[in-house]
Amino acid sequence: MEKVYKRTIGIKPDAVSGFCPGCMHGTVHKLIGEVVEELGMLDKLVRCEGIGCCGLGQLYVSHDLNISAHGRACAVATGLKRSNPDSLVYTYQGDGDLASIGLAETMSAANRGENITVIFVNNGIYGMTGGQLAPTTLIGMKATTAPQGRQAEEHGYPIHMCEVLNQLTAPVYLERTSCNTPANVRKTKAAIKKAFQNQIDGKGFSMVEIVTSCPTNWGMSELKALDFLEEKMFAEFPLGVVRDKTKEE
Ligand SMILES: Cc1ncc(C[n+]2csc(CCOP(=O)(O)OP(=O)(O)O)c2C)c(N)n1
Ligand code: SF4
Repeated sequence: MEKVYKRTIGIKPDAVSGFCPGCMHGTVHKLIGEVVEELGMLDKLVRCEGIGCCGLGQLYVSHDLNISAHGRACAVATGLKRSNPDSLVYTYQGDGDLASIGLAETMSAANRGENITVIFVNNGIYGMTGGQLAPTTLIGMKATTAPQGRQAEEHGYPIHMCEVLNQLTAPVYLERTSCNTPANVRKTKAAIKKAFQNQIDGKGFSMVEIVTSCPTNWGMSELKALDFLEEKMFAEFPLGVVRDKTKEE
């Protein structure tokens, strides 16, 4: 019988996901493995992972990796890529990691146009540490540090990282996707592939922001979290290409 699906070798063969039911971190890891396997670059792939549930990939991926101090993945990726230009370097970061404590590193790497690929998983909350307010938490959305819900006067507004980085000159490719439907999973895979291809072609800084759910810390069932994602998160974080300089060439 013809084999129509096989597990990517980018994920350890004996890995069993410890992510919560309904979490999309697992899907994104699978996509990264598939994409880089298809590009024939798994032996060159180096992961710089953030701290949080986004950092649990260390248990599952079969390629080289380091665990960067919270927020510093883009700075570490810069050093790794510059010292070994033939490697394929990516960061894997949550919203707390990339857009809060790591905001300066993210902005600086993007502004320098570092030739790296950034995978930004935006679930609107601090996942691993139990649901504290993140820079991307929606107005009115509850967090353990905002039990009445986020208030603009007290906590500021949600940060839109693709649009923030779009103010800079250097970034090459910025796209926001999700993994809530099979069609969106396919679009996310294509976006991740493009972001890695840009690096292989030496084009510079690419980021894919993947808007995902965290049913555990949102306090919702997996299905309710999907509804919330579609109705509330996509309204604040619209999906689509924010910048693609490769189209201007
Ligand atoms: C310097 C430092 N500050 C704080 C922490 C505690 N900490 C660990 S994970 C985390 C938040 C992770 O949230 P996010 O980046 O959104 O990733 P997720 O867990 O949602 O994937 C925090 C604050 C830490 N490990 N190091
Ligand atoms: S706490 Fe949230 S981000 Fe972490 S594994 Fe569970 S669902 Fe995913």
